[in-house]
Amino acid sequence: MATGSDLGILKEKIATARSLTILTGAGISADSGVPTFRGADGLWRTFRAEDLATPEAFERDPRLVWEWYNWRRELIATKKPNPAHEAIVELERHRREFWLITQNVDGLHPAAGSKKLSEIHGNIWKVRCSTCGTIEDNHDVPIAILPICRHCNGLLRPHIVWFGESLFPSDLARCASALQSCEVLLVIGTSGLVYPAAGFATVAKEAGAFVAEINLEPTPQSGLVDLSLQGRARDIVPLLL
Ligand code: BV8
Ligand code: ZN
Repeated sequence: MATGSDLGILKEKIATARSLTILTGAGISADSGVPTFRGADGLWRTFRAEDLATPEAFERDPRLVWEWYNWRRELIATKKPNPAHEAIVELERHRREFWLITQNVDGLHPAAGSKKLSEIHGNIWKVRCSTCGTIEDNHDVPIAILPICRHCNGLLRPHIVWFGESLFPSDLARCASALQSCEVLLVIGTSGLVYPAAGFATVAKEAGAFVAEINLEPTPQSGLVDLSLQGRARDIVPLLL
């Protein structure tokens, strides 16, 4: 459980920090009803990542991969940002040096109003042409399978970073700068298993930041962080304002 004194310490650290970086994962969107990946009801319990979230899977069976993304689009389209997403927007508003790094592809942070953010694994509401690389917004639910690029007739794919693919260099550079310069790093609702994001707490800690995590349960990073608050993101994050 998050104790009152730990909350007080973190609130004070955030209030006095010149620069704040936040890293979020699926746990923050779980409070909006979006399934996580690795929990008891996680998406990977039903589907094998290597069957669906890899470039090889898309090459082998693009229809199957698009059907999975269509199912997720239908689900996510009904969800709204929760008080934790909204509190993060407030934290951004009151600080000049702020950056939000999210692993989530559901678009709930920008929907809440976050502006200074990197969606490092992409966004389920964007498509990218596998031939010419054009990236476009696409909010169709469901999207017509198989979607075709209107510029070159190439096959469109979700604008998502799959396993075995590199993150975009511009995102990595922006994240490195936010992690190395922040006074406080807040890590919310991530299992800390998927790299490179799983290494971000270490980067910030080694650069001298105060690192805190908010999660329902201990994570591989719990031993490294300065403060670990156990509980739901939607209950704890608004208390930090
Ligand atoms: C790359 C997109 C260079 C699909 C996703 C062996 C060792 C080390 C690394 C590797 C290795 N083998 C391969 C790798 C590299 C690989 C990797 O890390 N694999 C891991 C699994 C071992 N990484 C990559 O391939 C990355 N690219 O490294 O490039 C490279 C290139 C080639 C070869 C090597 C290196 C690309 C990663 C792409 C990730 N894309 N999927 C899609 O979304 O459509 S991953 C997927 O996991 C999601 O995107 C998700 O965002 C991400 C992270 O998961 P979490 O957000 O943490 O979610 P999870 O369910 O796990 O946890 C939820 C947490 O919330 C839990 O802790 C729970 O307790 C908590 N929680 C729940 N409810 C709440 C809560 N907390 C608070 N409040 C609540 N209410
Ligand atoms: Zn194209």
